[in-house]
Amino acid sequence: MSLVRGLSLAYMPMSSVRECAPQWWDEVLGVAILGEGDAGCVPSGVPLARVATPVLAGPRSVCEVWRAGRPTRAGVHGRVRYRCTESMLFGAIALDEGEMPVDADGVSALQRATRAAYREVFDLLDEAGYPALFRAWNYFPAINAVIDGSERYWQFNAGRQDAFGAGGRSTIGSVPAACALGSASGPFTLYFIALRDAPQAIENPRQVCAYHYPRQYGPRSPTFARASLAPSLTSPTLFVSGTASIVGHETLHRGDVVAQTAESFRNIEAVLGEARRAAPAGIALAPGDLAYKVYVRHAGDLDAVRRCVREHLGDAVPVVYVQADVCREDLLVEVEASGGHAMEDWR
Ligand code: 3EB
Repeated sequence: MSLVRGLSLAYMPMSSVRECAPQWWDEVLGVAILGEGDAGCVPSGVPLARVATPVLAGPRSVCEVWRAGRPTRAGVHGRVRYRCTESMLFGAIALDEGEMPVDADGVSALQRATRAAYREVFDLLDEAGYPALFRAWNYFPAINAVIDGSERYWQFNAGRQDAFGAGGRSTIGSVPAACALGSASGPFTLYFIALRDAPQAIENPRQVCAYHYPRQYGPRSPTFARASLAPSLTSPTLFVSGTASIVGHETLHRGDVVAQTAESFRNIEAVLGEARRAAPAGIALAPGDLAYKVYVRHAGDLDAVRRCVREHLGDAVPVVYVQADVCREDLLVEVEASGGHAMEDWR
C-alpha cells in the first residue's frame, strides 16, 4: 500500500490500525470509525469522524481510512479538522444539536446544526482554495423521526440547502455526491472530500435528479448528485452516492429487502454506465471494480442482503455492512461505492 500514489481507501479493523507505525499516518488524509471503536488509536491531527452505525459483519469496529499516497498537511478551521495535499482536502466536523444556540425563529436544532457545519466547511474550502465539494457523508440520529411536524431528514435538507445558498454554491446541477443516514446516537456528523478543480456530477437516467424531487419528499430538495467524477486526479476517482430502491422518484419493492437491494444495484449499474461515458479511458468502472458500504435498516436482514450483494459483485470486492436508518421510512437498504482509487479491505 505504501507504493500507491494518489487516493486510496482501506477498510481496516481497529486492531490493525493500532499496529500502524507513526510514519504510516503521515499519508493518511482522514479516518471514519464505523461502529463502536475507541478513537484513541488515531493520532491527534488526523481528521476523524465517529459514526455510530454498528458494523454487522466482521470486526465490531471498522476504520475507513483515506490515504493520499503522499505526505499531507494538517489544519483546523473553526470546528473543522482537515488534512490536505496539493489537489484535495479531507475534513470532518461534528456539532451537537443540544449545544446549538437558541433560535427565536423556530428553526429546528438539526437544521441549524447542519447549516452551521456546512457553512464552516464552505468557509474553510473558500479560504484554503479547495472550492469544490466532491463527496459528503452525513450522519445524525433519528433521521425518520417527525419533530414539530416535519421529518428530521427534511430539516437536514433545509439546513444543507441554506448553507449551499449562503456559500454561493449551486443547489442543482454541479453538486457533490453524498449520503445521509440515521446513526444510533451522537452529534450531527459530516465528513467530506473537497478538490481544487471541480469534479463532474453524474446523474442516473432511471431516477429523477434528487434536487428535483417533487414536494411530497419534503419542502426543500436534497442537494446531491447520483455520482461525482474527478477525472484529473492522479488516480481518476468516482464516488457513487448512497443508492436505494428508487426509480423515478418513487420507492419500489416496499417490504422486500432483497428486491430493494437488487434494484439498488440496477441503479448503480445505470450510474456507472453514465460515468464510463464521462471518464477517461483506462479507469475501471465495472461494478466489481469498486469498494462498497451497505447500509441495512434491520440487522436481521443482513444475510439476505449479503447473498444478493454477492450475486452482483462476487466475493473479491471490499464490502462493509453497517446498520443505519435510511432516509425514507420505506427504504430498507442503501448502497454507496467508490472507485478509480486503490483499495484494500481486511479479508
Ligand atoms: C435517495 O436516492 C435516497 O440526502 O444526501 C441518497 C444519497 C439519499 C444521498 C442525501 C439521500 C442522500 O433519495 C436517499
